[in-house]
Amino acid sequence: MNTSEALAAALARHGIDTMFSQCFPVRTQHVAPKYGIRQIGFRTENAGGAMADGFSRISGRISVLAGQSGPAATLLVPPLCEAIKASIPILALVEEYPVADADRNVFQEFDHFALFSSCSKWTRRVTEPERLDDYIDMAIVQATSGRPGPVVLLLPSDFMGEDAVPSPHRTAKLGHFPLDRVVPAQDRLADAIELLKGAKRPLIVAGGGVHLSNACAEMAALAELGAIPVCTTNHGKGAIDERYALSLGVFGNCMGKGSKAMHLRDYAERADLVLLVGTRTAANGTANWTLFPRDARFIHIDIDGIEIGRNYEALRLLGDAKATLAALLDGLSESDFPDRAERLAKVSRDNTEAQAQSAAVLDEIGPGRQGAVRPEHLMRVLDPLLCEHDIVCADASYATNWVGTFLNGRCHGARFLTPRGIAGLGWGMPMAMGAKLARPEANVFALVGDGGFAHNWSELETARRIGIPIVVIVLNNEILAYQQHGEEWFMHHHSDASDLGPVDHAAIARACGCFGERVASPEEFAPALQRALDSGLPAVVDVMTDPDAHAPLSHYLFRPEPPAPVAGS
Ligand SMILES: Cc1ncc(C[n+]2csc(CCOP(=O)(O)OP(=O)(O)O)c2C)c(N)n1
Ligand SMILES: [Mg+2]
Repeated sequence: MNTSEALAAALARHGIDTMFSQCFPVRTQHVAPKYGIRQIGFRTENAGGAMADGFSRISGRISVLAGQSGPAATLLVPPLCEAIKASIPILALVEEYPVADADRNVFQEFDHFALFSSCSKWTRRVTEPERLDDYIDMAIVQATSGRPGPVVLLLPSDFMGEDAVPSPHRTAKLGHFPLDRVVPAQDRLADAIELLKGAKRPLIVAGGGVHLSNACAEMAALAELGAIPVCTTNHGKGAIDERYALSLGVFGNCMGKGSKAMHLRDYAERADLVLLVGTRTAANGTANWTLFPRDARFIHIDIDGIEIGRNYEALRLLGDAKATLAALLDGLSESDFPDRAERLAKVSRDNTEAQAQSAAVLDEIGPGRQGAVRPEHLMRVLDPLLCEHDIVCADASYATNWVGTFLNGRCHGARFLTPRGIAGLGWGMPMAMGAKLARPEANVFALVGDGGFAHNWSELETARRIGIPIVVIVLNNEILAYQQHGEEWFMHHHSDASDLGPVDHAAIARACGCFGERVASPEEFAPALQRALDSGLPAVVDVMTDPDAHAPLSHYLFRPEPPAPVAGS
């Protein structure tokens, strides 16, 4: 056995059965099927990385992403940037030039340590066959323990042909996450319990860490126990059943016109205790840090100590969300919350009212017209079709907000994937492909703008070739709306760089052997969506949407004055 095969054996030991790769590491790929590992041959490394990300988010296992050195390695950087910010464990394998030729300007030589320094938790080059298993295990532990994230192993091509040296003492299976479920110290938990018992207007804020820790059931149980309302960030969306009385919806930068959350903002602004769970309290999730009152008390559960207190000084509960919430539940099980019934009644009432106000706005907006379908209408058609375990992915841009605001998760732990680590355009569709591979029995939808979709059209061919039947809904408004609307709103002017030419995305899909249908008027959407689902193929429904449709972003509630003219102009 050579080291290439030993690598496949080690990955299989950790439960890895899927590898996102375009042929590399080449000798490993040749033997991978013998170890039960399937290769997902993407068109671009960039998209392959987003597939690996979606796969990891849904499977709860580390995903493996591989590429060649130099140009291929550079294309791995964007998805690893997303993964490091969103805390997604990915093992990236880069097959390098021969180490014997390092520093001679060998073909495609590049300083990979420098390249990955911003987006990898841990990067190492493996050169000794007897250390291969050590490095695989260390890499996986680095990725799946503590705050999860991407890691990189550099594998020189001469090393990959050497004789393997088996490591009989490496037998552990470490490929799932969170690897270790640590809990905070007892005294901190006791303090948190006292704060929760004494709070008059408590609020839970659920971030993406609640999903990553698989802590949704515990979080919902805590909410239920104390009748504590829950809002989520974009990444945390679905952590609590969104049709539930205590679910306030996605809070942050998307509490604008038509949103239910707009009418429930008081629950954040008047909270006396905020329990932050698995959130990095980023700008979008906190409406630029304006949501919560400074004099509220904060408790913050997070696996990464640096996120606790970053923006809100808090009682520090450093630990795994699921285990920590379970410990809090344990400590609170005997408590009665005297305000519980009253709080539940109030939040139910307010929630119902807010829902009705949101529905009234959507009724007023209507479904749109020929050639200008409203995205809100698409969400109204899609929402009732969703089953508990279905997955909706959205690209960056408005797509995230249409999904975040107008779709409802139907269980504690419903999944909505958005690339909000760094919000890169184009990643929604390949992320959906990874999600579908991880949960083939679910319907997986991707909502993407026409600008973002153009980054990754080519992966339709991958989806067809490999057999990944996702349904892509394209918001074809022929502009980069988020950009253009933003320029207009704040500067009262936009440049022509955000105007796009007409593209027939359905024809692109058909050219790749996928299902493709153009929708030009509102009533055509529901039947087209059904035909897309029934086709059993990767499908594109290309909807001509209204270029004037503004997503429910909070900043559209107040328009600033036009900038003052420059003196002398
Ligand atoms: C890779 C990348 N490039 C640029 C941006 C900046 N950006 C954010 S939204 C947006 C417009 C996207 O347009 P489109 O995908 O058509 O969606 P729409 O807003 O029209 O619904 C741009 C350019 C980004 N987030 N990521
Ligand atoms: Mg667009």
